[in-house]
Amino acid sequence: MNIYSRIGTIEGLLYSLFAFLITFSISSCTSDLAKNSRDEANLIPPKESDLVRITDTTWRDNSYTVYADAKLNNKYHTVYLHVKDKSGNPINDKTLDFYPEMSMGRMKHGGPYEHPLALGNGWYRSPMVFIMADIPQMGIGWQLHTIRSHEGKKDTLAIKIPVTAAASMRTMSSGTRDDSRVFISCLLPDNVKQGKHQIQFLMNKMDGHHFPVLDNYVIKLKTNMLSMGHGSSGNVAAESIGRGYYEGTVNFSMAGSWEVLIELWKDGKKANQDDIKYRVQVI
Ligand SMILES: [Cu+2]
Repeated sequence: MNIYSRIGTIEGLLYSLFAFLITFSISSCTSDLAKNSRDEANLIPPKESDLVRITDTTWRDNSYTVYADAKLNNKYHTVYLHVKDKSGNPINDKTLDFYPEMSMGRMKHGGPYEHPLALGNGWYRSPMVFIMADIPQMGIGWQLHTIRSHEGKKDTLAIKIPVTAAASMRTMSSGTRDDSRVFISCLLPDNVKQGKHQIQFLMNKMDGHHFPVLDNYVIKLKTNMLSMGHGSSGNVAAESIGRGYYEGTVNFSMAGSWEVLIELWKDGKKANQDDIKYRVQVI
């Protein structure tokens, strides 16, 4: 089942409106791909003061607090869960799992994510992509489904997590030749300094309720300075670095409003059917 084929229903209409609408304005965010490294050396608990607290709840005498790299928008985030018992002792549970799911009236869908890594001291971390913002009149919205095993039985706690519309769209979708609908998340902050920057993307296809990563593309990119109508030299196409991530170089040669236009190439041919661009404010 493809949720994007449900045009004709209110949900379908809202999907088209919210998932494809490109809104441009300015805010800031942080994305650090290195934080999601699965290297042993990277498996250390975060500093609580570096994170934004999203929500908390209590379940069976354990407290669950959700944190993230920033307030949650419809884009790529690093999400953290901190679990403690009622005395405040950290709960380290190797079997703990969680995943995001959005409930929209009678429909549900997920988004790209990785299974969480246990960081010690009761902390768990996972990158995830919220492919839409909450729609207030449609009920619950996004939840973090947290799975705990107890005496061989699995139980799920659904934690409501608010996801608001991103000021600058960072997760775009497009039809493709071979992989039907794909999601391309740009990890660049909304505001960057003038000059050359590494630019990272995460690419997932939508396969029913699953969002497998795509590693066999090249993401070609060019820039456009909006007020002056020129591009820049020194941009380097983003190549796969594994696990669905791509990395390239982008050059913003002046301060002002820019956009990064990308094309998805596979087997020497352009594969995206929709235009994909990301707005960046260069300061
Ligand atoms: Cu949705």
